[in-house]
Amino acid sequence: MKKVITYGTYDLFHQGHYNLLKRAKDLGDYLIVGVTTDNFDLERGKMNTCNNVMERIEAVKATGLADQIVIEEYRGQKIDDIQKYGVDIFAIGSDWEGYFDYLNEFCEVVYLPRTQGISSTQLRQERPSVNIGIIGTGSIASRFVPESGNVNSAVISAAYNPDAAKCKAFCEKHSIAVTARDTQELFANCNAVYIASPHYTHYDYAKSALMAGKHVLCETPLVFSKAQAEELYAIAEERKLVLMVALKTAYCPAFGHMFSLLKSRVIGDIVEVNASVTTLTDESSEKLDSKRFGGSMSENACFPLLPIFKFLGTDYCNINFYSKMKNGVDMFTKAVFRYEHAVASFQVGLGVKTEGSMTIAGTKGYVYVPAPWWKTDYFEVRYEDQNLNKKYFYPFIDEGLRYEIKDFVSSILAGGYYHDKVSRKENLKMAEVQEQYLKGENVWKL
Ligand code: C2G
Repeated sequence: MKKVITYGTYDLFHQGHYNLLKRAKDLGDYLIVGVTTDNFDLERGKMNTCNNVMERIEAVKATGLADQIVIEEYRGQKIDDIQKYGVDIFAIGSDWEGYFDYLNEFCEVVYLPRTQGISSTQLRQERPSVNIGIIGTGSIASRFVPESGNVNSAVISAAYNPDAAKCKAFCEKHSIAVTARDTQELFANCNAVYIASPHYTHYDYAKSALMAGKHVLCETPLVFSKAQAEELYAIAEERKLVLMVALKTAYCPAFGHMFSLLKSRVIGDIVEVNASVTTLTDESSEKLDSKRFGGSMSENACFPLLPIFKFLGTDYCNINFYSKMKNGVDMFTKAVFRYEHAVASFQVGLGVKTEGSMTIAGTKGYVYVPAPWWKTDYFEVRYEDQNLNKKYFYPFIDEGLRYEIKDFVSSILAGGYYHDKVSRKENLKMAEVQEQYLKGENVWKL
């Protein structure tokens, strides 16, 4: 019996996939089809898939051509499968011509003709898209646009900046169709808004965008008072709009998995979280402007607040802040949270540098995430017995903004306003912490 194996993602299963499977089947007597897992696709840079692994397997099954379906989870698995299943022929489409020649050592490699004029990419492009208007055209927005190009269904349709010349230059550079003269024009040309303007403008822009019926993705911190955050959520919920914060760490694959691991108690009860985010900044930077909510707390605190709230909850007993001040802003702040059964702390700085790592200590072991932990692609779970230590690696491609953009777009297309990577409760608490700090409650100046 001649065994043939072929692999694919088979997203939005189409005639090209069917033809390929048929041609592969005709090469022998028994066809094995490898379908990639969602994680494996993410790892090899495919984050556009519309169907999950179960749906893709079902589509392959429905052709009736596969005698056996296996899932492809890791690089190098093809060799293992060929040996394990005693495969005679490895078949794949001609778009891979030459790439799999190294498998000749293990079985015959056949490149089959690809069906012209149809592809998953093309089908994905035909699906409804989310038109995003950008408010604020500074450095983060410049990174956002190329990242959005990796997210299926995300189209940057317009941009607005009160500085018209800067806005024009930004739109030209990124080939954005509409250079909006005001927010009304921006809203008329999008169904979702990304707010990347200075912190102190977030509330007004977010409110007017929601009132205009637009979904909102807002840079952190969302706002500086709990009442304002509550008001924005109330509008979003009433109008069934997505209101999401662009806290990129929350959406990246490694952080998501660390969350599930810790919730499944791999280090026992969590007793301490400590995280640092410091970025030495020029003193003339707007980030240090005391009149515009500048300073280390407003710039960086949301990052460490995320793991603290995720792993210890939002019900802390108290917080004390210790700040090194200059020109009316904090160049460095250390915050210490007391919980009933745990303690947390963070260091943020724009004028002081620390190691940018995170440790989460538990009763059975601890997690160590090296700097820069907020762009996590790797962490370790460590124990007293070092033989039990485990290292975890994940993709974190380029700027890592594509993960939050993907979640934003998927939430909108799913028709719901609900998403929980940073929950409403956590966002309200972040605003409350910022508010408490600005009021000077429990703030000790060094
Ligand atoms: N295909 C085809 N004609 C098309 C589109 C796709 O013949 N118009 C073939 C591809 O060449 C491939 C198979 O269908 O052999 C599955 O394609 P994808 O789902 O795009 O999967 P791919 O990313 O090519 O994954 O490691 C290799 C991968 O597992 C193959």
